[in-house]
Amino acid sequence: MKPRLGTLDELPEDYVEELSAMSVTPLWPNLHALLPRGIPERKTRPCLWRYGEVRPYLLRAGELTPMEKAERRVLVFSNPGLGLEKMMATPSIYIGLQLILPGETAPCHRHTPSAVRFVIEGEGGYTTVEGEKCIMNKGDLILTPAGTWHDHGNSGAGPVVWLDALDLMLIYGLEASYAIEGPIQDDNNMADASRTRYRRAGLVPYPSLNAPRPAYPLVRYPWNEVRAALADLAPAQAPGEAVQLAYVNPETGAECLPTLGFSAQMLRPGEEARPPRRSASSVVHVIEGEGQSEIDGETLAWGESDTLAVPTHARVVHRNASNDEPAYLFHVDDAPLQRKIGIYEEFPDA
Ligand code: GTQ
Repeated sequence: MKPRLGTLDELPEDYVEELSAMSVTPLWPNLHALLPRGIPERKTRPCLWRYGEVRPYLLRAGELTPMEKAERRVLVFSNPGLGLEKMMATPSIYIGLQLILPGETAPCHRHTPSAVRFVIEGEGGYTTVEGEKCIMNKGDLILTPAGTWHDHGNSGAGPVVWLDALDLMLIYGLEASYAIEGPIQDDNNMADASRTRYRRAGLVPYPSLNAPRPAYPLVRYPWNEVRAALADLAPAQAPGEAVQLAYVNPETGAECLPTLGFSAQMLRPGEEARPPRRSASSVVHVIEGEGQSEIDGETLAWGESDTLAVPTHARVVHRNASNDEPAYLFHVDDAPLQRKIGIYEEFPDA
């Protein structure tokens, strides 16, 4: 048997103190904590945020804190295993619920973290991204990639609520997170690219063939189209095969943001989905339907607009509780970043 690694208190006190005075520390007492054998240490806990529970507090924030005092009126989903002050749903994924009331605007800025919005409720909301006005209907995905100007507004009659997903804490952890403020943008008076230049998969504007592909050609992915695409995919997938579509850059086919990945999944009536164990952490948001997820043995029962955290390497089962209606899930994961740095893995053992 290999000997256990030496601990700090096995070392002479003066040795440790003198190292500390030089800002130096021995590796071996922490080596196995930093590089656990076989599977990472996960502090992230499987957990569920119920929309019905949090929503009243978000609306209350609308009364308590005017936009001028909030800039972004957001309640952040903080994984209890990581500590509330960390504002991490998982180590890489920041998730918030943002509220904007009728007539309000959230000022324009751009920042080094990338963000997306996934719309939960309300009519008349919009986000303008680099001059492109994106209407916000329930289930729409809107990208505001790193460095892009964005402001939000609500020209409707009731509250508009969406889920924010950002790589904020990754970028903050790199000590590279900052923002610049700007004036509210004029919009270009055009329908967004999902309704003009990138109307459907497999077609791109002709000049694209002879030019460098734009980094972010499409910033709005309308839910009505994604939902219809899932409905058409469903009969083509055998039982046990996931009915799941990834949101990608229509010019390159690559993930639409550098760090975080997005996909939508239909759970057919009565379906139980058993994805492989994955090295990526994720957040799952319920677009429609009711069911349960088993995450590392913990069963969490969900309904519409609820949100779940899935740790890295977790064993996962998602069940649609209805035998008549499909359920729809929106997934955020950090697989794009993990793939880029060469650590993404899937373990078929599930
Ligand atoms: O809407 O731009 O949840 O800058 C956190 C930071 C939302 C936003 C957040 C942000 C935004």
